[in-house]
Amino acid sequence: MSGPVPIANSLEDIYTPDALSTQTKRWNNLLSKFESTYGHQPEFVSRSPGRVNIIGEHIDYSLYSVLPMAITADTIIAVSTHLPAPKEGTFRIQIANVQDSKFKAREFNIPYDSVDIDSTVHEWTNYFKSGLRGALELLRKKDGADFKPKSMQILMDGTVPAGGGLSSSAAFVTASALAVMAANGEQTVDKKELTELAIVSERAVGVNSGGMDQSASVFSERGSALFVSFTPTLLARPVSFPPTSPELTFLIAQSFVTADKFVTGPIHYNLRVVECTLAAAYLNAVLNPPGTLLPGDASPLGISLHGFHETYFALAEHDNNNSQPPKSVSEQLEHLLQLTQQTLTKEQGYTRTEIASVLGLSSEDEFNAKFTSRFPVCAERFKLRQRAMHVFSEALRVLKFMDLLEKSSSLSAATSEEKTGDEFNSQLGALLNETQDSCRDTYECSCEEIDRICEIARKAGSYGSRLTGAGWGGCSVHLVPAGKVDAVKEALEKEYYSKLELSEEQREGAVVVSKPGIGSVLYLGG
Ligand code: NG1
Ligand code: MG
Repeated sequence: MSGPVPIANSLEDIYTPDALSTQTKRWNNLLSKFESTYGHQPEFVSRSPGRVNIIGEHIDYSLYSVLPMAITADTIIAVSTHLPAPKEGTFRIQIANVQDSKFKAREFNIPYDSVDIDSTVHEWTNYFKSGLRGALELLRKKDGADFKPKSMQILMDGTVPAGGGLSSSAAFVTASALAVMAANGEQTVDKKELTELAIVSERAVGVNSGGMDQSASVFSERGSALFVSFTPTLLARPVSFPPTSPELTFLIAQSFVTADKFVTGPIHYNLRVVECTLAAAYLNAVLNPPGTLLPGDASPLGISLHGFHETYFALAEHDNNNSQPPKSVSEQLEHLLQLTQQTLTKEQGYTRTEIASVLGLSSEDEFNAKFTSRFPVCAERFKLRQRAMHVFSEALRVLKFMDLLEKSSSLSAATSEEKTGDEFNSQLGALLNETQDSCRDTYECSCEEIDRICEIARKAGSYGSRLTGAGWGGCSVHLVPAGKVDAVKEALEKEYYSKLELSEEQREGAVVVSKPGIGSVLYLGG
């Protein structure tokens, strides 16, 4: 399901009927504001959505498969290239935001061959620049070294809340990269190329991210969730939920706890990436034959738990004394959970010195150079056991979830009966609840507010409730029977939102029912 990013000719190609009137107003506002800012109309608009992750949390950067879906909220970027080039060897970017009181307009002169991004400052245009940098690298590969980037005038509008766990960053970076490609004459942009460049370039903003968000933002198709796998190569395939009775809806509830990875990376997100990488290296050193090197891969630090997983079983199968039949991937994961419990026994975590000695590193400096130099992390101890347990068990839950969906499509007549449907939905929901428990207790990426939201929603009729995205605040996702959506909303309002001081707008957007939407598109105008 790769192929080019679709070209949309009307907003009906992008939004579902219920969203059309609001979106039409918003797009008209973007276009007229563009004209009043720059004195002429834009040539095209690029668009990429946010996402909600259904299951598979914090395992993309260990290269295990995940199941997100795109939502309606998105980033739209209007572009014109009618801007004279500045001095020889440079091009010019003028960039503004519809929310101009929060995000100030900027101008840059950029040398042809290098986009400078200062990831130590928190600056909204860094996300544009990271998409720009990735797109220019790709264009240079295609067009040769004397490629001259076009100057651009840009106006952007984003409706994915920042720091809300719905991936505003990936929406912005992928829409930016797409805009740069189109501005430089490439209207046929391969989805896989766009996603891969966005994954790598978003890391320039200061986060060691995995590839789920960019994949969901680019590849999603209306009406389907997206099964994304990262090895041996990036693959995304639409997955539909069977029609069940009671009908299932995805409810997204904000916690209004802002978790900004840029600020808290050293103790939260980036630290988890380091811990998972260390767990892979440690398990490899103890469980594989001495001297075994893990294969370099596309994970942020180049080796991953998935790489350890594959290496371990490949070696076991080649072992002549091994008369066991090959295990299925689920059996392998069960086995890895046992091995982790036996091998990584220290609940309180491992110090740098302890890990360095098992890995055969001569000093703490060597350890730091290898694992913590890309982005700073703050920790005395690294909780390898808990992080590996979460990753292997979550990878297994994704497989179980997919199994249920696949089995149910062959049973579709039976599941439309009330009782079977309810049982099926409960099984899906139970997996989501297990994910939340694991995120809260083992991966430690939830927070009290999200835990409370999940409890309230379950009590009011949700089959399964959990945090979605990076966590430590942000958003939660709930599988709710259509008939209980109002009850869940009311319970959340009464027991959670009424206790916060929220603006009218926040209150309205606090809980939304989201249908799976389409991914990136280029809009060339009607
Ligand atoms: P959000 O919540 O969008 O920041 C992050 C990562 C994902 C994934 C999830 C946790 C980025 C851009 N995205 O998502 O790759 O690891 O957390 O599953 O950092
Ligand atoms: Mg993000």
